[in-house]
Amino acid sequence: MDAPEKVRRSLRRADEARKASPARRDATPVHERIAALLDEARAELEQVEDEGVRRELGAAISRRFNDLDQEGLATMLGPSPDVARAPTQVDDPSRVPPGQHLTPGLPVLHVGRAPDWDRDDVRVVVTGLVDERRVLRFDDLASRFEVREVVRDFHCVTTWSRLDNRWTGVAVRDVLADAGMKPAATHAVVSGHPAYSANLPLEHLLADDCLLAWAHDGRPLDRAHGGPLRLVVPALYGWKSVKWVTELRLLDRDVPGYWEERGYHELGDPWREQRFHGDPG
Ligand SMILES: Nc1nc2c(c(=O)[nH]1)N[C@H]1C(S)=C(S)[C@@H](COP(=O)(O)O)O[C@H]1N2
Ligand SMILES: [Mo]
Repeated sequence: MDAPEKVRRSLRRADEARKASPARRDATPVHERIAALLDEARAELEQVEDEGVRRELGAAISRRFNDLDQEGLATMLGPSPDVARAPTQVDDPSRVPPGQHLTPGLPVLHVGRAPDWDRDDVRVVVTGLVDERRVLRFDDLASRFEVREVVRDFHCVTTWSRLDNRWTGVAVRDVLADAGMKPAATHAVVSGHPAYSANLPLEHLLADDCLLAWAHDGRPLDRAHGGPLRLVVPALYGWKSVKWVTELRLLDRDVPGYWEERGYHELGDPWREQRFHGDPG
């Protein structure tokens, strides 16, 4: 059996597990079985050599993981004790992107474990197509750049959105201007702990509301939400808002990050519903 066929077999098994599962209240064991099969598919995916096939199968795996996340979300949706409730009703429905629903709390979502960092542990390397590579410490940020606040809605690709998040931090634009951007720079890859990354066009990093943020709704960022320091890119789906950020790297081409390699859309504009590789735009 060749590598793509192995992935397809795991996907079929995952789909069979779903169909065979009786509609019952505690679906956890079934979910775990499906997740294990999807993990297998993801491991097998590494052996697929053809890039187009890998992306396509990656999208098929991600779609299924996404369904699982949505079903498991109920446990995360309650207002978390430390984050205030956000509105779940809006007068203007066009404020909510297609396919999204509103949640009062800010769910915690990430792969791997949150690092146990305090502010002294923070280092953000600014590198790639810059005039001068920089290594910024937490204290450098607030002392060298203007502190800004933005209030923005946050949209996760697993379909929850939380309105009115107030983020405090510094504009990535200011940080990049300080390092000096080479004219050839068109894209960036932003990395975060533990081996996470997301790609984005440079223009999105230069947007007014793109911050390196250390506070949410007036409180220092919880560790779970990316504290001490995270990226916030409100205009794109949440997976671009890299938590525990470690590096901003400017490039002259688009290089897929963690989720983009696993079948998510290269850009991820929630208003155009760009969830998966192959969605329009
Ligand atoms: N380092 C890192 N950052 C990450 C992720 C991750 O897995 N690792 N997940 C992303 C996703 S998919 C979302 S929706 C947001 C969620 O942020 P929150 O947990 O503060 O709600 O973080 C993003 N940043
Ligand atoms: Mo997400």
